[in-house]
Amino acid sequence: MTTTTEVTQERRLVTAIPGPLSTAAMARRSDAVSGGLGLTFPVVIERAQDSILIDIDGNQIIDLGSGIGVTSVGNATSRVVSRVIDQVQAFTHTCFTVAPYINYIEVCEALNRLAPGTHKKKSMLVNSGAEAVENAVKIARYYTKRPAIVVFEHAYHGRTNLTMALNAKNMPYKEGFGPFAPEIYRMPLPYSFRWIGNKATITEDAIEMITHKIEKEIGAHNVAAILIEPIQGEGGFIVPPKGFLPALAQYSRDNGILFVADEVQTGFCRTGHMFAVEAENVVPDILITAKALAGGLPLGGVTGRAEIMDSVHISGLGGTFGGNPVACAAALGAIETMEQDNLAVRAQHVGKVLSDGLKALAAKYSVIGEVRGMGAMQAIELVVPGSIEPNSDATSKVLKYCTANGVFILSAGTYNNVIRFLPPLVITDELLADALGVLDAAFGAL
Ligand code: PLZ
Repeated sequence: MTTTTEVTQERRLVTAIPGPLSTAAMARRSDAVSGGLGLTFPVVIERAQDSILIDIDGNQIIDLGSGIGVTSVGNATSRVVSRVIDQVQAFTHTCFTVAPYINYIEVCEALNRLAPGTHKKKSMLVNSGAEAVENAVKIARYYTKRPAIVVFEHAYHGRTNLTMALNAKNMPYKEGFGPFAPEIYRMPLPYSFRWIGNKATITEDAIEMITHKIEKEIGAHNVAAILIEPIQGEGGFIVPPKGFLPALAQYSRDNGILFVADEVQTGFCRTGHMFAVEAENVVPDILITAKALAGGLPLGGVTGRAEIMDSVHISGLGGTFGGNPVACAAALGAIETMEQDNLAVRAQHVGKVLSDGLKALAAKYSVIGEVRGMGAMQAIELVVPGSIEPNSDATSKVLKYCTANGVFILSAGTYNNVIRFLPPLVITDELLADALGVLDAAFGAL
């Protein structure tokens, strides 16, 4: 680190946002970087700690997105930083399948211990969420000797060819990038806010529709895996109705289908549980992780029943960088932080403060159609007042206002009308209150 000074956990604006230095750097970005990459905040970050980002103009910004749900333990947190420094000085790479090292094994041991279920589990490590999903599908197909993968409306699983096929949303993820991988079947999702059927029987009706479709359109005996995000992330923080995930898991068990939970966004204390499936005591056959696993370094994991993970022939799984020792060191620091600082409990508190604050805003501003979420994974869905018509225009205005005022918040949703909150779980109550005040002003300015 270039400095040892702590970053004060407060918002401080010293220029307009973006400031002059960020604006100049954005011109270089446009000149040098592919135009195919998106840009949420035109602000260049120089330093960060916990929940505060400092840009090159010296503004201190509240981070309510954690770099899309990654820095849950806080940005550049001490246990991660010190382990990374030690590891990078010791060695940086060998390739685990060429010459192994102990911290890869330790991360797998931790994942096996933390993943739901008391059965024997094994893991493998990769570089990203998409690569973890890819490997989960490979393993599920290999183990079951079946081709079909069942996914859901509003799903998001990555940007590789297979994971694009698994995604529900065409623009921007799939448009122009096909042809896509075959044997992917999409099922309805019980999205209660937009459910056109009887909301009182949403769980039973959705399960009935899905199992009917599986049996008539695919044949249950052809399905390798049912792959689902326990709460959909990019899709708009859609929390399925109670009983839905347990019923799907039971149907999977009854039909020799693997139940695969993509906890890339929901995992590692975010929802107030180590993993979101624990809220309803669901035990997945395969658990997919990434994002918050390594406190900001790129790392993904696939954890599953030992007999499933061991079914693949030797060298059928691998990759040059997967489970890089520096990323593994970071993961051990991040997991230690989650467990020793009890971040699942902290996430419940952060979630309560957020949802209380958001519900107060919803009572005040009719453009907020719904507040939903679990733990520190909360969202508001914006509508044309008096209807459920998506309001993406208001969404982008609110986000623009927050950015200009030093609060970074992300959008989401199939209709681009959801504002999602994924703050670092270590965020202070003062920062949350300050950010909610800015959000209030943003809605007031609409
Ligand atoms: N599964 C549930 O949320 C990543 C996407 C950012 P990678 N979500 C953020 C973007 O615009 O590309 C995600 C996810 C779920 C898988 C992934 C994919 O994880 O690490 O981005 O590959």
